[in-house]
Amino acid sequence: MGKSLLTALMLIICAAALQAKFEFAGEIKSFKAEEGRVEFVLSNALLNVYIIDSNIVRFRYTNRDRFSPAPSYAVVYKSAHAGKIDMREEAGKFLISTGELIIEIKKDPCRITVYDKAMNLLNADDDSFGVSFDEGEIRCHKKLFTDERFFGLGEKADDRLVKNGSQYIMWNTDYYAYTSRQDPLYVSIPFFIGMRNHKAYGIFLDNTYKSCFNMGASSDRYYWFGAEKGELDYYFINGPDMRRVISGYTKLTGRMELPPVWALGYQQSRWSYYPESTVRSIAKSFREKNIPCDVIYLDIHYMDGYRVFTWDKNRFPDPEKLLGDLKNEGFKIIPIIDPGVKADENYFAAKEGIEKDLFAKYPDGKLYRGEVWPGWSYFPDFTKSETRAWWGEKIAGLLNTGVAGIWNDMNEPSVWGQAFPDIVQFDDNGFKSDHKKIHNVFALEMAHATRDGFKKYSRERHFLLSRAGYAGIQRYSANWTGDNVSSEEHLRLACTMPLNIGLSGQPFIGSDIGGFMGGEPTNEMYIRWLQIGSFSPFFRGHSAIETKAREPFAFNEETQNIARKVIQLRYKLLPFWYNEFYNSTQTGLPVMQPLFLNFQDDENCYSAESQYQFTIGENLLVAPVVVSTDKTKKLYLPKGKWYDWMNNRTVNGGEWKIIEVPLDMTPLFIREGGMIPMQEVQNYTDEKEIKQLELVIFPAGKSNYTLYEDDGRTYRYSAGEYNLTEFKCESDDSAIKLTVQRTKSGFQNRRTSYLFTFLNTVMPKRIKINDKEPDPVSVKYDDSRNALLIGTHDTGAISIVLEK
Ligand code: MIG
Repeated sequence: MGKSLLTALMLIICAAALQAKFEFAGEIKSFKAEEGRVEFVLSNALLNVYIIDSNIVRFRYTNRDRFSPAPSYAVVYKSAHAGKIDMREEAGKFLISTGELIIEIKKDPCRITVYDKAMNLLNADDDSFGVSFDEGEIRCHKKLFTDERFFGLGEKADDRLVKNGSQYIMWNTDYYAYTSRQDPLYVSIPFFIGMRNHKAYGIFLDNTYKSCFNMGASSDRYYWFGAEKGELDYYFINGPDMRRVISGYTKLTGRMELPPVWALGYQQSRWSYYPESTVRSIAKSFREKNIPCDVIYLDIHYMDGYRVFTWDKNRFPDPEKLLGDLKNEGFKIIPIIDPGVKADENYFAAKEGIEKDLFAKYPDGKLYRGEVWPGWSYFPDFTKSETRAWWGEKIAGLLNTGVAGIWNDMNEPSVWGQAFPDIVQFDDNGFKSDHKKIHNVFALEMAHATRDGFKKYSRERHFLLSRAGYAGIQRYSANWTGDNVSSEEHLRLACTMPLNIGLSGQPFIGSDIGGFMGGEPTNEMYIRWLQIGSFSPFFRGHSAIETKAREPFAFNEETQNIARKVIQLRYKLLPFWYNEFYNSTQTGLPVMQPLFLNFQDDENCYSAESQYQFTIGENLLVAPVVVSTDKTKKLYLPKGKWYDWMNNRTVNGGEWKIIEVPLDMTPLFIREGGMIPMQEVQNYTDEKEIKQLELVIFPAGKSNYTLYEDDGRTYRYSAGEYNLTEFKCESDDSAIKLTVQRTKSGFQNRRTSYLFTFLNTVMPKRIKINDKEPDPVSVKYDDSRNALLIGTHDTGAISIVLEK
C-alpha cells in the first residue's frame, strides 16, 4: 500500500471517528413500505414509522445498522394496524395518513411534522436540529410554541403541574427528605403531555436508559428529549382531549388491575411496628376507638437480620397465628420486601439464588454485592424469567403465612445512596445488558415478579406497593411518593405529586400522611394532610423511625375525633371509590384528576392556585386546604352549578370563591347532574353485610351514572361475575325522573334496599315509584340539606317520578 493511500485511508477513518462524535440523522436515501410500518434509510440512521392506531404513531430511530431485537419493558399493546400504510410521495417529502393524522416527512433533511386532518400543525421537529446522535446519546429537538404547555413526566416534586421551563431527568433515585424540584426521584415515566390552544397531544419516549426532558429550560426555540443510549423510540399520541392522550398512553403501557376493595381503605404504617404485641395493640386501638382501618404494615424490623422472606423469631414467634388473629379483626398485613438478599452462605435465599444463578453478576461471572439493610447483599436479576418465577414462589410463601400484600422498597435499586455500578450485568430476557439499561426497570420487573407470584399462587386479589417504577408500573403495583417531610411544602406536594403521577398513567398513588420525617406535623397539619390523603387513591399514614407515630390516636383527643370523621367519610364513599377505580381500569385515566382534565378549555383550571384542587372521577370536586394554618380557602369552581356538600347549598361555578374552612372541613362539591354512591360506615371493609346503597343525586338536566359491583376480592369478575347498574336522571321544570336498570347481571349482591337522596330538590307534589304512590314512611324531607330522601326495597328495575 502506497504511503499517500495509507494517509488518505487514515484521514477517512479519522473523519469517520470524528463524525461518530456528533451527527444529525441526515437525509432520506430510500424507503420501503412494510405491513404496518415504513422503513426509511437516512444518511446516518434508520427510521421506522409505525401506525399504531389512528391517533398513535411510533417513530423509531437508530444510528446502528439494525434495530434492537429486545422487546419493550413498557409497551404491551400490539398495534391494531397491520395493513398497508397510506403514504404518498410529493416533491421533497412523504405524507402518511392515519385517517386522523397526517404525518409529513421531509426528505432533506429528514424532519417530522404532525398535522391533524384539517392540516393544523400539532407537533414538529426543530427545522435545523430534528434528531441527532452524540456518540451513543440520542436527542430529538421539537419546535416550542409560545402558547405551548407541558404536563406529566411522572413523579416530580413540583408544587405546580405545568412543566415548562425546567429540565427533568429519568433515573430512579432514592432521595430521602427531598424538597421541591429535587430531581430525579424514585419513579421514572418518560411520558409527557403537550398542549396548545387547549388541544393536547402526548409523547412517550420508550427508552429505559437515563433520559432527559428539557421542556424549554433556557431555550424559547425548542424543547428536547433524549437518552444517554439506546434507540430514539417515541410514540406520538393525539388528543385533542387530554383524556384521550392518557387513555392512548395507557393502552400502550397497560392499565391498573382492579385492586381488592380493602386496599382502598385506610392503611397504617410506621418504621417499624414490632414486636408482635405492638402490632396487636395498634390494631386494638383502631377498633376500640372506632377509627376505621384495613391494613397494618410491617417495616424492616420484622425480619431476621433484614433477611427477606424470614421472620425474627423473638419479635414474631408465630407469624401465622398473629396474622390469623388480626385477620379475624379485619386487618390485612403487608410486610416490606427489599430486593437485596443478604450475602450469607447459611441463608436459604442466598443459597438458592446462587445455586440457580438468579443474581446479577459482573462481566467476569462473579456475583455483584451491594450494601443495603442486610449488609452486603446480592441483587436478584428480575429481568430473568427464572428469577421472577423463583421470587414468585417466595412471595407465595408469604401469602401462605397470611400476608395480604407486599411493600417493595429500596428498589431503585438503592445501595445506601451510592451508585449501583454500571458494569453489573443483567439477563434482559436473554438479550444481555448492563445496569445502564436495566436500572430504571429494576423495580418494574420486581413488581412483575411479585404480581405473577400473586396470580399464580392465589385466587384472591392482593395489593402491591412499590417505591420505584417505570412506565407501565401501573400494571403491577401502586406507588407512594417516598420519603417526604412534615412541612408546608410537602403538604402542597401531597396534592400535586399524586396528580402529576396520575396524569402519567399511574392512578394508584398517595403520600405518607403527616410527612415521613423531618420534624412532626402539628395537629392542624396532620388533619389537613389526612384530608388530602382521604381523597387520594392510596390512603396511608406512615413515619420514620425516631419520629412520632402517625396513627390518629398518636394525636390529641380533638384531633382524633376529627381524624375519625375524615376516615369514616372515606369508608362511606367506598362504593364511589371502587367504581372510580373500576373506571380507571377501563380507561387508564387517573382517579384523582386535575381540574383541567374535565375542564380543558377553562383557563382558570390551569392557574397556580387551582392546581391544588382536583376531582375524584368527574363529579366530586375536592378543594383541600393546603396551608395548615389557613382558616379560609380561595377556590375555583368550573362553569356550571355545584352542590356545596359542607354548607348544603348550591353555588354557581365559573367563579373564584373564598369560603371559611374550619379544621374539620374538607371542602367538597358535587357537580350538577352528579351521582355519588355511598354506604354505611364500617371499621373495615367487609365488617358488615351492607344491605343498602345510598345514591346521592344533584339533579340537573339529563345525566347518568353506571355502577360496577363485584365480590371485591377475587378474580371472578373476569369470568363475568359482576354487575353493572345504570342510573339515569332527568330533571326539567315539571318533574325529576330517576330510572335504575341492571345492564349486566353476573354477581349476587346482598342489597335489599336503596336510599335515593335528591339534593337541592323541593318537596314534590306527587311521588311515584314504579307507577305507585310510595309508602309515606319511606319518604323524608331534610330541610337542612334541601334534600328529598326516598327509600325503596325494590332492587331491580326502578322508575321514580317526582312531580314538581
Ligand atoms: O433506608 O424501611 O421510603 O418508607 O420506612 C430507609 C425503612 C428504608 C425507606 C422507605 C420508608 C421505609 C424505610 N425505607
